[in-house]
Amino acid sequence: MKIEAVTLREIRMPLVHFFETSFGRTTERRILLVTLHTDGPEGWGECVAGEDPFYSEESVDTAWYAVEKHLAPALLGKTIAKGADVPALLGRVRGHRMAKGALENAVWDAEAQEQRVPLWRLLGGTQTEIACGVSIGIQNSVEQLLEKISTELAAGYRRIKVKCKPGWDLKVFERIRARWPEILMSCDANSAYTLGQIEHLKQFDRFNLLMIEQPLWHDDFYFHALLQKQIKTANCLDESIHGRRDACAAIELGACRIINIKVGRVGGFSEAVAVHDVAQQARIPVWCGGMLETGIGRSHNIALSTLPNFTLPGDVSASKRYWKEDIIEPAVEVSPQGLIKVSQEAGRGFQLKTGFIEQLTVRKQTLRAQ
Ligand code: NPQ
Ligand code: MG
Repeated sequence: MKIEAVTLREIRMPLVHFFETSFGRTTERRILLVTLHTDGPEGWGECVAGEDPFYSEESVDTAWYAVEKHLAPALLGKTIAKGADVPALLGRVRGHRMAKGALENAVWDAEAQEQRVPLWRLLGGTQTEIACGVSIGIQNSVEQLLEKISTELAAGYRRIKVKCKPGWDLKVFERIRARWPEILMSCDANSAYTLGQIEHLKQFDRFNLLMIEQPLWHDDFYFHALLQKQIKTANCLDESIHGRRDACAAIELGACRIINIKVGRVGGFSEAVAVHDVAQQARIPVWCGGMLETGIGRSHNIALSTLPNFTLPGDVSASKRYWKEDIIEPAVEVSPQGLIKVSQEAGRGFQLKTGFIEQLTVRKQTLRAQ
């Protein structure tokens, strides 16, 4: 396909409910979408960078800059056979993985349509339904959290993950386990602790957690390895895995027993598949993380989750948990069994509501081949 133009656009979408982590509370998302105009089908990608550089160093504004000034120019006017060829073209730019991922995934999105195959098949997926979990933010009270968990369990979700931080951890787990002793439950600290708090972290072992996600520094494997040796609960790395080599190093060090894969965090589908593959070889299960995506990113997460080593329920859940109205149709729905059935249609398997996307757009810029 020939890349004739790239459109960057920022949309604003209020969340149905605020989402709070150890790094802060979000009530409305600003989301950068990219559209690839080719001589064939149009490809769409979603950049998962946040409004502020709190989850990672990237933000909507740094991603916009990287795409406009460096990444789109590296693709414009080129003929690209497939998504897998994109990383080499963007490799001169260091970092900016979420920005790169949006563009690379848009090429895969177009490629799947062009080849008339489902995107998940193109990625090497084998599972036709995926297991869903939910990530529940820090609430104003424990009662509110219990209420939310009860709603999600009733909806069929197969794993409950609760965000935690000092002051919102042991007491909260105590209350959840008193009511639901058996459910599959994990926690995510988003780097809220230090190794100095190891005695406190050891107490997490009492709650039969499936895993504890990124308890220590966002850029660390070494101290996570020291921690993993001293706790029974499986450690899962999220923030600190930026690609295949990080996964190899973390596994070799014993820093984690589980890996969360987010396609944007590792720079696109090619690297996400590479992380999946090295984890599979090392018998480390993986699951698909979430970044409060709209339907575009959500559909791409569903496609990725069909790869064989995605054996734990992911943070890929129904559109309606986040949005009053999603930008794709149909909206992503989860069955009462907590499963998403994968589409057999060519491409991402969901149509775009282009009129609605236009209405939500607050900023737009089209870059063309010179
Ligand atoms: C995680 N997500 O697994 C992330 C963190 C996260 C669903 O738990 C704006 C942009 C707000 C990115 C909030 C879930 C965000 C964000 C949370 C990422 O660690
Ligand atoms: Mg996480």
